[in-house]
Order: sequence, then C-alpha cells, then structure tokens
Amino acid sequence: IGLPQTARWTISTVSATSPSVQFKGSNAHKGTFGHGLLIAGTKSMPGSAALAALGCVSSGAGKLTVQTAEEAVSVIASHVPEAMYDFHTGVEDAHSFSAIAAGCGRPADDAMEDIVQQLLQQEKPVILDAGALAPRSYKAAKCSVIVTPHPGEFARMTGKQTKDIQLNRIQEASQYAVEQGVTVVLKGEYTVIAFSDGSGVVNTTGNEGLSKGGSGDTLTGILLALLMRHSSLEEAVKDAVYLHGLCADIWKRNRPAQALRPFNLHDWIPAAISEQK
Ligand code: NPW
Ligand code: AMP
Ligand code: MG
Repeated sequence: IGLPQTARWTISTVSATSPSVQFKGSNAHKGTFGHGLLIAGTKSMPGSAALAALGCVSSGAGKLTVQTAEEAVSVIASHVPEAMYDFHTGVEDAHSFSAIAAGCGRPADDAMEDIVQQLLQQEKPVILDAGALAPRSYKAAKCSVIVTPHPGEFARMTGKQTKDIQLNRIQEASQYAVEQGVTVVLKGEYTVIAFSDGSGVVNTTGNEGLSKGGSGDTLTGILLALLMRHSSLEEAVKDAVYLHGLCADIWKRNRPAQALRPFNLHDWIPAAISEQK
C-alpha cells in the first residue's frame, strides 16, 4: 500500500473504534441520534438520493430530511419512508441539523456551487460528494468539511491527472487535506482517509463488488449517520468507510461479488455493525 514511514498513518485492518457508535442507553430518543440533511437527487438521478438515504437511515440516523427535486420524491420515499422531504433550494436553516451531506446525483453547476458556498459559511459538519466536488478553496470555511471523491472527482478538484493521483494516492490526499484543512476520503480499492493534521488511515475492507454506480452514494449516507452519532469526526469517517466495505466483504463470503447491487448494501449494515463490535 506504500504507507508513509510515520506512525501517524495506519491501516484499518480492524475498525479504528469499537464500538463504532455511541450507545446512549434506554433514555435515547430520536433526537439523541441527530437530524441529518441530505441535499441530493434530481429528476434524472433520484436513485442516488435513495441510496444515500437508505445508507443513512440504516446506520442509525435519528431523523433525516432529504432536500431534493419534487419529481424525485416518489422514488426516494418508496424506498425510504423514514425520511422527510424539502423541495426548496437553500440552507438558511442549516443550524437546525446535526450534519449535512450534499452532492449525490446532482450536477456540479452554479446552483450547487451556491449551496456549497452557503454550507461553508455555517458551522455544522458538511460532507461533499459527487456534484458538490469542484475546484475551490476551503480555507475560509467555518465548518468541518469532509470531501469524498473517487479518483476522477479528485482529479477535477485538483486539476491533476487521474493516473498521477492513482500513482501516489496517500501523498496526494494528505497534501490536499493539510493544505485545505479538510478531511479527504479518496475512494477506490484501499480508500485513503487523510486528515488535516497530516495523519491518516488506509482502509482494507471492500472489494470489486462495489465497483458499480451507486456504491459511493450509499457511503455518503452511512457517513452522514455516523457523523451524527459520533463525538469524533475522525472516528466517524474511519468507521463509515470500514463498515461500507465490510458490507461488501460479508456479501462476498457466500455470494459472487459480481451480483452485489449497491441497493443491497444497506441490508448488510446490521451484520457489519455486529461484526465490527
Ligand atoms: P473511467 O473513465 O471510468 O476510467 P463522474 P459518476 C473516473 C451520480 N450517480 N479509479 C472515471 O474513470 C453521482 O452521485 C447516480 C479511476 C471517469 O473518468 C454523480 O452525481 C446514480 N478513475 C453523477 O452520477 C448511480 C475513476 O471518474 C470519472 C474511478 C456522476 O457520478 C451512479 C467518472 O466520474 C452515480 O453514483 C476509480 N476508482 N472512479 C443513480 N442511480 O442515480 C471513477 N473514476 O463523471 O463524476 O461520474 O461518478 O458516475
Ligand atoms: P463512487 O465511485 O462514488 O460510486 O464510489 C464507489 C465506492 O465503492 C467507493 O466507496 C469505493 O471505495 C468503493 N469501491 C469501488 N471499487 C472498489 C474496489 N475494487 N475495492 C474496494 N472498494 C471499491
Ligand atoms: Mg459517487
């Protein structure tokens, strides 16, 4: 994997934290586990929002609101009845959420950029994926930012070539994380998680069963839920990436990786959480 020769980089052969999710006992209520905002989905890509929402409600979110296109709701709601919906565009009420994820199934257009700039001016932690990933600075951000690019998206963000990023994944992710003051989840086989203090983790779970459109959207949802439940952003990110890959690994023990659908992933989250403990 080519880890830097520093103790600050580790391999997550077992979950970085155990238990991954804070258990708050019998006094828990839905507010205990946070209210997430997912800004995702369009008329042409409602499924990506559905996959992210499924990942989120299956990983322990207390409440979830999906801000999406009106035409996308029937698709999403048919799979995720737990979620609530919001059709307006804007994040002036961001303070009322515990954490926010944006970009799945959205184009990287001016409207998305406007939303991202609003998000960077508020204080709740933000996950940026897919259409919310663009070349921009995060240095003036008032919130914690987690970016979750695949190598193609990271190339778009940095102006570098995908092949050059792939040759030096750890160094590229870490340099960006330190320079921009964000957490980078550089996806793909051996997902690299780089923190802004120069430390990081290489994830070892996951397999080629995940190499299908929609897998990353599920990860965004899992990450949103764990960010709401965890007191530590670092542990939430490590656990979300680990769990997501573990779902695919559990599937592959008895079934062909080829036949894994991203839509099936959330069904394996309970087994993955149990195994992680
Ligand atoms: P290539 O050409 O395949 O080798 P895009 P997207 C590269 C939504 N979705 N290693 C890839 O390389 C998403 O949420 C909706 C190396 C290509 O150049 C987004 O909003 C779905 N290269 C939107 O679609 C299901 C890699 O990146 C480029 C790589 C577009 O997202 C699907 C492609 O990136 C999808 O999730 C790797 N590991 N991975 C739905 N059901 O609604 C990727 N690349 O153009 O940003 O396209 O990732 O499909
Ligand atoms: P995306 O490209 O946004 O749909 O994200 C794909 C997700 O699947 C990321 O979490 C990747 O790390 C994961 N993934 C894809 N291919 C593999 C692989 N061969 N091994 C492990 N994880 C993978
Ligand atoms: Mg994606």
